[in-house]
Amino acid sequence: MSSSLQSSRLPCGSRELDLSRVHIMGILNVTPDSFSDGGRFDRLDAALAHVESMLNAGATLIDVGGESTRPGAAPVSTEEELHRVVPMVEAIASRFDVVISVDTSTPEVMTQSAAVGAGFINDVRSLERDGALQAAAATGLPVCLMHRQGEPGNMQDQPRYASVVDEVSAYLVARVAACGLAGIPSTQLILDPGFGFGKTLEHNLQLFAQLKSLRPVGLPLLVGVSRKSMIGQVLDKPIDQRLYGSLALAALAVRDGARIIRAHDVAQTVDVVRMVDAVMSATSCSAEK
Ligand code: PT1
Repeated sequence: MSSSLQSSRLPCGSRELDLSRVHIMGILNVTPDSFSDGGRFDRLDAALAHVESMLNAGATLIDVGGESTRPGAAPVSTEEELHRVVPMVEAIASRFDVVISVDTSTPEVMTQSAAVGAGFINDVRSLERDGALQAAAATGLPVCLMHRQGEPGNMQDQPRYASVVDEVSAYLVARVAACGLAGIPSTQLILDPGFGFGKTLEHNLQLFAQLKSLRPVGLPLLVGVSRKSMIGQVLDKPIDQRLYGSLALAALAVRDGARIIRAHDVAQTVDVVRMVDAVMSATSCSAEK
């Protein structure tokens, strides 16, 4: 929010994000099997048209992903991921003024994407793969660290926690420390509880209800819930009918301090976020905590 006292400028390569505002990260899947758009944006021209429409709708980051991480998704080879992601990043960077995020856990993809204009690394495995800490550090780009339990292929089998909130916080704190040792300062880190990644509906709801308690870690939060099964489970609705559920969660996430919302439906999410932001700016003028 505009009243935030935390440092608000996040350098992202040749661009920067002002984290005193809430940002919408538009999703660009470049996977043939992606979870909600069926890989429609596999082709370059269709993908670029989609990027343009997300930018016109108010997205300030575009998250390019070549590996589906939805529950049950199969792994992808490094070669295939490079082939899907790097030309797309390059094409977007040469045409649009936007921060390009790469949704990857693969060190080579981080390195090569940064070289062609990516400005942000979004790793659902929190730089745990061999070489990922070093590769991310060498790019100098900000990184989103996300909690997950298991791997996409098996993560929904039997998720178990003593306390999901405590375990997610402890994990993220440990990854922030690992980044520090690798030369990635905490000022370059964004944290994400990882909704749907090895979590039952109850885990997801508990985590969401206590989003604020992840903030004492002191770092900005990214929330990705768009069209996810937690919404489907509550509403008993298929993926193409989860817009209003997604928007409700986006509103709550922003109220509870999220700075980046990862979303498919950018125009609708931007309206919701702007509205919540307006109310929060008004209250925080008189009641700054
Ligand atoms: C996310 C995220 C992501 N989600 C970040 N990156 C996905 N930082 C990809 C379901 O339950 O939340 N944060 N990159 C997509 N992954 C999923 C997971 C999609 C679960 C769907 C579900 O339906």
